[in-house]
Amino acid sequence: MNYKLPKLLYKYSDLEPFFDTKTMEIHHTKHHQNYINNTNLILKKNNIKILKINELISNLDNLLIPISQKTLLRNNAGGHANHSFFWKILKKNTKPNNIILNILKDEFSNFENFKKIFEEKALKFFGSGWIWLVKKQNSLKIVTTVNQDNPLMLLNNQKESLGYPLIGLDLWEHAYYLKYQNNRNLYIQSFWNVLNWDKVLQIFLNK
Ligand code: MN3
Repeated sequence: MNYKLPKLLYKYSDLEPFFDTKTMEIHHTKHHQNYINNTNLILKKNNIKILKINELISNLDNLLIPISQKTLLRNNAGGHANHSFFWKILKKNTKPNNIILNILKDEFSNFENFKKIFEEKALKFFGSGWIWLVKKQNSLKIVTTVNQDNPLMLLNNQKESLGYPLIGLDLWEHAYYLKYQNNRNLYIQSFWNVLNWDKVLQIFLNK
């Protein structure tokens, strides 16, 4: 058994003009595939059995493998988990319903303020990584992770994970450079047009 590239439930062109076709295609078939290939190789080399990807990344600290292998696995399995999640929460033209609006209001005063804090934090984040909205013990938080780390990871003897992801946005340049070049800001703004709020609600209700 190996990890495989998940099929998208939409076409690469379906998120135009916000996320362009070429970027979507390269991001999915090259970048994501590469994380999967590397993960499979590392698991094989270290005789680790395949778990659900979220289970694997939640339990990295328990693996008895050399630290260099663990770092490689963290980066690549993290990349697989993050991108698998990312594709699922993308769809054009959805809106947050009242349930989502109310929970965001509880935490961030109102929807516009939530977007503002998320955008500012994403823009200020230095280098490559991800920004997330996570659910943790019935509260919501905006957090960032470096490289391909995921909020579910428990690393470096952390006692608790950052929380369960409801929203994630890829802040690596490969996610936007073809269309937006150095304008990370425009990319972040465009995200609101392709974020699938129906899926976010579904994840929230199931967690
Ligand atoms: Mn990416």
